[in-house]
Amino acid sequence: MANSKFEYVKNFEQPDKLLPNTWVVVRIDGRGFTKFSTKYGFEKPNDKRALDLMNAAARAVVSELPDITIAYGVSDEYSFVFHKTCALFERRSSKIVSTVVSTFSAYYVHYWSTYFPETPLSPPLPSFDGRAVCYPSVQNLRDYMSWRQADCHINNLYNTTFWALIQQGGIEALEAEKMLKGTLAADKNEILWSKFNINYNNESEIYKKGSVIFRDYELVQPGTHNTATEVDKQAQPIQQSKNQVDKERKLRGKAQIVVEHLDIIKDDFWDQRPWLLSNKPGKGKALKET
Ligand SMILES: Nc1nc2c(ncn2[C@@H]2O[C@H](COP(=O)(O)OP(=O)(O)OP(=O)(O)O)[C@@H](O)[C@H]2O)c(=O)[nH]1
Ligand SMILES: [Mg+2]
Repeated sequence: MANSKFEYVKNFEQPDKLLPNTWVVVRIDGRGFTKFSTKYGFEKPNDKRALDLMNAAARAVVSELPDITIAYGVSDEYSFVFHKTCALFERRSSKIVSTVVSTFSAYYVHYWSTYFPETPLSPPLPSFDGRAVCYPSVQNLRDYMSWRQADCHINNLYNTTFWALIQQGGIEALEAEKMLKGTLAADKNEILWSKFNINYNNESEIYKKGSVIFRDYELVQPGTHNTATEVDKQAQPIQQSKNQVDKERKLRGKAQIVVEHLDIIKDDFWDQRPWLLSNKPGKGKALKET
């Protein structure tokens, strides 16, 4: 059949393929959350309800997209890591990013009333931007995750001290900012302890470490495997039948998805959970009801 004379417009669609065999990290970030958090009276520096809501929405995203191997969130941002062998959406950046952003935003609105039952949403509604970045090696990926968690620590220590000075010390924001300028972590710890009797170590893990979401299986003894090296050596996806791929995806889909507040910078976290990098379902633990 003859094509319509309009069909030439298809040629305007440009390729936006993500590099093959790389870890795809989609990071979403709340748009204008400085204003949004004021509008809904988020507690400063951390609002547990707001973080739990972010975690609930992110957990739903991980559950709907079994090719996401791990996710990490802090403040109004979340990073979702697609395994390097993931072939979802033809590895097209726009498709992957828009799917994550829209799924996340939809769930954020869906769960809003669970976490903020007293304050219904009104326009402008919460929205998120997103981007995809490819990381070629396990080291690059781990450094990316470490970067986000280190950022979480730096920001949280700063914000905790800043708001203690204001809320408990009765100091003006500008004055607090001046006091903290050029201070090191040890100085902030000292201010918290000497002025407010706050031991930063005793602050909630969710604030200090952020949140990490993954499928939970039996922990593995570190040193018993070489998953990171083996996965890095894999130059292209292992040839698997579509059946096998579907089966594994289904298995991953059944695993319990947990939200934890762990140190993801240290080796132990990864060494104890080889399935995060191998994408092969681990052993044991109760499977989710289907
Ligand atoms: N009070 C409070 N504010 C929060 C909390 N989590 C995130 N925020 C706010 O969200 C902002 C996130 O920072 P950004 O993403 O850099 O700022 P933004 O206003 O969202 O700007 P864009 O992302 O560029 O649109 C913080 O500066 C806070 O104002 C929270 O738990 N409590
Ligand atoms: Mg933001």
